[in-house]
Amino acid sequence: MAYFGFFADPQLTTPLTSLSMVVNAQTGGTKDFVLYFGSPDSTVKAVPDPQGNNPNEIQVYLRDLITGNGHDIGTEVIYRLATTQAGLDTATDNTPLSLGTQVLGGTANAIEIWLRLIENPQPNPGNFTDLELTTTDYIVQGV
Ligand SMILES: [Ca+2]
Repeated sequence: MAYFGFFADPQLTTPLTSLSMVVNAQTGGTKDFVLYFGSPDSTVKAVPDPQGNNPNEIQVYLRDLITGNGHDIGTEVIYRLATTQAGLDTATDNTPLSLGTQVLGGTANAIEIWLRLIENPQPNPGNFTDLELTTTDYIVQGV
């Protein structure tokens, strides 16, 4: 079954179902995470879904599943995305990362994705599961 998704390794052998993003406790802080997007199947490609939420390109972004509760983007945490760690320094806060108009399958085409979380001080630190790294809608086609 051909699929695309986030992986923990550039060989695309370990799919990510969750990403533990521990930044710091009460004092806040900044931490970078790296992961990979792609498909181990080199006979397919991902293209934007013409009926989807962004028909022009595939984007990666952080989504808050419960605004006003848990962790909120823009108030408690700021995120940045880039394809290199150095790129995080100049990436725009809370802005999707474009992967272009197609992503080719195969491990050679895996896209390295860097995520930086900048966390404000937390008076009541805890574990939150309301933030989700996701993509705009895409479909998988043969190449
Ligand atoms: Ca939230």
